[in-house]
Amino acid sequence: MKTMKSIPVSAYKSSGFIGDYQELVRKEMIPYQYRVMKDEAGTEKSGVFSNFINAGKALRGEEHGDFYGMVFQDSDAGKWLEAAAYSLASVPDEQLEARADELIDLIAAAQDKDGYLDTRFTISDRDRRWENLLEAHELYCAGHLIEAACAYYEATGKRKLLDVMQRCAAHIHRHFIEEGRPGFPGHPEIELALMKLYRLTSDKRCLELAKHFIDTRGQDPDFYKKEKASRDWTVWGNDASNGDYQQSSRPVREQTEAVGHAVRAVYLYTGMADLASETEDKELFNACRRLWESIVNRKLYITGGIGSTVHGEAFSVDFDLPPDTAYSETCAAIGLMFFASRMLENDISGEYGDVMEQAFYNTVLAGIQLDGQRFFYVNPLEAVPGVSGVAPTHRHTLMKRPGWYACACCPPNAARLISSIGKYAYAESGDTVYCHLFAPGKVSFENGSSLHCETGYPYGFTVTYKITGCTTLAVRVPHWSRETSFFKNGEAITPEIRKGYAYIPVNDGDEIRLVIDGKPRFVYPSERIHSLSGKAALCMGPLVYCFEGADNGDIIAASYVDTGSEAKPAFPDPRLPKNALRLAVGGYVRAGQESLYSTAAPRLEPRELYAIPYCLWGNRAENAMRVWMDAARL
Ligand code: FUB
Ligand code: ZN
Repeated sequence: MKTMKSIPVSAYKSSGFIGDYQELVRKEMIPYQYRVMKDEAGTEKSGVFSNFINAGKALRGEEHGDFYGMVFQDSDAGKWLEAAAYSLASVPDEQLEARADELIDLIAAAQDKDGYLDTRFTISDRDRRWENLLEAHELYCAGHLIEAACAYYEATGKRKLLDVMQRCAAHIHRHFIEEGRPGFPGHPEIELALMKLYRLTSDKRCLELAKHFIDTRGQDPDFYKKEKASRDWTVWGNDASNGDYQQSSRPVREQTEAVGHAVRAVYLYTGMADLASETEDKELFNACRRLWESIVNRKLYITGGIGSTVHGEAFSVDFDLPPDTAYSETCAAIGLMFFASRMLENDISGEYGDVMEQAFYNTVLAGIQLDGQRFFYVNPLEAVPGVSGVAPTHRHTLMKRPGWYACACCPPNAARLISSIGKYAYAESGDTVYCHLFAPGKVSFENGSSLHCETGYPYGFTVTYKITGCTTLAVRVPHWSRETSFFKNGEAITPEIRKGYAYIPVNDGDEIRLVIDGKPRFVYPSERIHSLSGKAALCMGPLVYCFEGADNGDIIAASYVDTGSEAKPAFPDPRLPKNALRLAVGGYVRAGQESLYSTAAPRLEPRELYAIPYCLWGNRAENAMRVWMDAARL
């Protein structure tokens, strides 16, 4: 059952920490990514604009260039437009709107007469449309453009892209449902997009199609083998018999373990949870719940990252969470936030917001350089100079963020997530307003109420709300806060706490204050995580900290943290944002081991160690980094 409604992006005006990141997206990331897509930024070629131009020419029978890039290159346009739309919804900007309109015109001109839209198979190989659902990503690209269309219509009231994508969705509906062609997306995405389109337009075909793709998946576990046998071409030669890779080994309602490609998995689960809440489908929700537990109890990095192996960009077996070879794709953490947000719509429970903020403040933000123009795709929890990015086992774990990628799924994904964070933070149900994330700024709700949130979070742990127009304020109480105090108009109160939310009755003009215990703490891994035996991580509030060469010199791998010592604020580093809190903690360094192996016991020398938030690593130097430190209590 849909328990609550998220606010529209335009209803949140950010300030503070979130405001700074939204400004970075607006002023740096969106303009930069626009130049990249036009091949004007001097980075890795993108070809996004030229693909749409060439597809339009191909349809008009004009001479045209070749398709460039990944088979899913069109999806970058969808994500960028979505980010642009959210940004416009918060801050009008004529130049950005003109740029978005320019891209939308090209997209519209690249749509075939029957509604089909995908530049890869329009520029050439039109006879191969829909032949390779396993690899060709046509439904994935359509999904991203549908999401963009919904966001752009909501932000600007302009229908052009929405009309285009409604025609495209009708085409897909005709193909898979009216004409009964078999199959489901190799890369889930369109399911969640169709749910958005359904909610915006009330077109029942979108709901039917989303349900069809969700329920068809895995019914015939050999579908992709048959599909592959029926064509004489491939994109990458993907193994059609590995159903787990795209979560199609069994029907989704029977799935119990999060398996395969991590982004595919969480996009699918998001669509499932969306459908479950919309149609009050308890069985489907129960499947989502099992998959959620599989992730958060056995397959989740402390940084909120998922997908621990480079092989297939995938989930590994339970408790296999190596720090140095982690894949932990930025998109996968974003997808996990999507999944958590849709679970919340089925079941109001603090654990979903806890995971949203874990993924957001750590992996998602680590994906972005402070200048907004370089990005991590892979987010390891340990970087080893000379090994990371170099050794055959570590080629994927880069030490510094590149300006772009041949496969550029993550940078525009981060842009759209950050610019729309308000809808993950706030929701309403009747006269109750929900605060899932501590996002400073002003919010107006459809029920007529409004709220002003002030906080220095994630570095400060007092959160003040000024409220008018609602009867109950429901605030998530983070699971890591050992003690949380509540005040109403300065008086201490003891609100009812249910499933991780404090429910506080309020009257117009009330001021509610939460004081969360965000003191630095050491966190220890389960003994079942073999690669983390004997380690500890330093955390403060929602932030995971890491130890970097820039603060500590070349001793990270030889250091112990003393978990009996208390972490204290250290002098700030001007190279980091001014509010970023560095921590100092007691520790030891092993010394005196020159040879490869030796019988001489190392000397232990006391040393103060410095840590910074993981999301900021790699901004000052190409250096060693560790989240999980050898732990000692001497
Ligand atoms: O396949 C499209 C995107 O490219 C995936 O979501 C990412 O993991 C990357 O492989
Ligand atoms: Zn990605």
